[in-house]
Amino acid sequence: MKLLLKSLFFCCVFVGFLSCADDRKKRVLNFPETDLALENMIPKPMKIIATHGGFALDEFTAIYTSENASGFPEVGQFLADKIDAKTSLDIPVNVAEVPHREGIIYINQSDSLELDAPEAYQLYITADSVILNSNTAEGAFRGVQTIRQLIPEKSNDTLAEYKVWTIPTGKIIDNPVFEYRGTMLDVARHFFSVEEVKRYIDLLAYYKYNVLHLHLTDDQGWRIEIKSWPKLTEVSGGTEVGGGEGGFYTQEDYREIVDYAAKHHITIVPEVDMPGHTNAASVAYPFLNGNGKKVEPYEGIEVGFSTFDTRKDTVYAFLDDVIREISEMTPGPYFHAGGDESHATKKEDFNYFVERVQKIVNKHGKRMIGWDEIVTADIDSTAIPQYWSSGDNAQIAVKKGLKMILSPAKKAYLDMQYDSLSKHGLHWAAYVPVDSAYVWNPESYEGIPMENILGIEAPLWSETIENFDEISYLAFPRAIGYSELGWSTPENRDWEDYRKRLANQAPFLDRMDVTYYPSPLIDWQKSKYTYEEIEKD
Ligand code: TNX
Repeated sequence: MKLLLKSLFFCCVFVGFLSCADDRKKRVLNFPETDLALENMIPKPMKIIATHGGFALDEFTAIYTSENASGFPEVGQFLADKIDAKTSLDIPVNVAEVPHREGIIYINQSDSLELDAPEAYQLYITADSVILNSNTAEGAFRGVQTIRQLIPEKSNDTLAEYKVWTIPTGKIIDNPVFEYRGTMLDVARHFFSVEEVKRYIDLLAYYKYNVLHLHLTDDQGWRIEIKSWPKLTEVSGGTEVGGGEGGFYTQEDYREIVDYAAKHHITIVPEVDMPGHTNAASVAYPFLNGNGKKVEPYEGIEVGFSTFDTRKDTVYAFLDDVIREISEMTPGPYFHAGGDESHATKKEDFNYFVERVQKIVNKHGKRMIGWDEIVTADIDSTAIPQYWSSGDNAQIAVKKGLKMILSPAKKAYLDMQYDSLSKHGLHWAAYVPVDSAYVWNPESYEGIPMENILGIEAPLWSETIENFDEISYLAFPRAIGYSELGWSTPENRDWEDYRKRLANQAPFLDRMDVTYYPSPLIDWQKSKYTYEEIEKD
């Protein structure tokens, strides 16, 4: 009560400066009751305590960040930019003298032990301030996504001539379950431009993803410039599934993607798939080929016919250059060496190859990730198998004490059709409707112990998609659900509750121009599309 009187007193003092402050304060005091715990946050935070009041985000709000802590001012500016995009409010960041300043958003670096995890953050929202604390800029960035999600799409400007966006008050304590929360984009089967990849990153960041794996090479095309082997892109950048014009990233383009991802606290994992899935490389440099056949450009969607010649030293000299050049441009700790579906490689040759490649990857300072087939090779404990299909391989990985990435195709493949009517996608693993994609527990999947799980990743293969709308159709809304599986505790996940929060993502997705699949399982809020409309096209 005392506090209320005090704030009223200050409010009256302000009236002298600002005629509308009185009016505004009245409106602040007239907030409809809020409930932070019922907000549509995805992924669901670890702990939410609602205090039922409101913070008024308006033209008098200012953002302040720890100025000497690395990355914090940038996180503050990122929030200001996103507030501007959503509300058109121009909120100053770290500007000392802001006339008529009222509500304040603080983004603080804090050494508190409670926050002793790289992505942990705490959010305290009161009527006067929003305080976001984290040890790291990364944690602050994740917390900023929560703030973004709490800002309503529409202002409540019915009571006065200027606009207020009400943020519910309370406290949020948050930290992800898994340290690796990724998705993969196959830019080899169909090429996607730098701009398209950036758009994808924008969306992933909003849902607190921290990894984007780029599948850069496959039978149909080679998408990354390697200066020491220029024909890879000169010759094999120009093909893709279905005969389109393909494309590739220059090293400058790739660096631009890596930088853009870093600004969103997302790590890029580059993949060169080998020794299978290498037809495009062998078209450019036929000495690489090990299947004994003449190599021709390939634009179909069969798999398993190509292989490197695993017994030639020149192949490893080539790979040393490729892995070095890519590693030099990649600040993240991982290099993905593929390893899937090498049906044209003899088993002993495959194992020999994987062992030699791991040494090259390690020499260039990276940890090797590979599809689950790599577990049969004598890989060391730093290697990370990505479980996509073989439960037996997953069990071998457990026995070897390896950390795995879970991407079980029948649950986590974004390129699986939703149902038999889906416009795009395949269904060799399963149909994966939105509920099936969400209702499984990575924490207890097929008995794999938690200590063997680094995280989860949802791959988007691109045989059947060739532009951003088609990416959107397959990735959204399922990728939103995977973000929650990677971040939120099993106790905080519930399909009925998630369905409602997902329904309320529609205004954001619409504003971002995302042509998501309007699953009939979800009661989409104010969606641009109806299920029937989509069915008709
Ligand atoms: C299997 S998953 C593949 C890819 C295909 C995908 C299509 C994996 C490691 N290999 O080459 O694009 O199925 O769903």
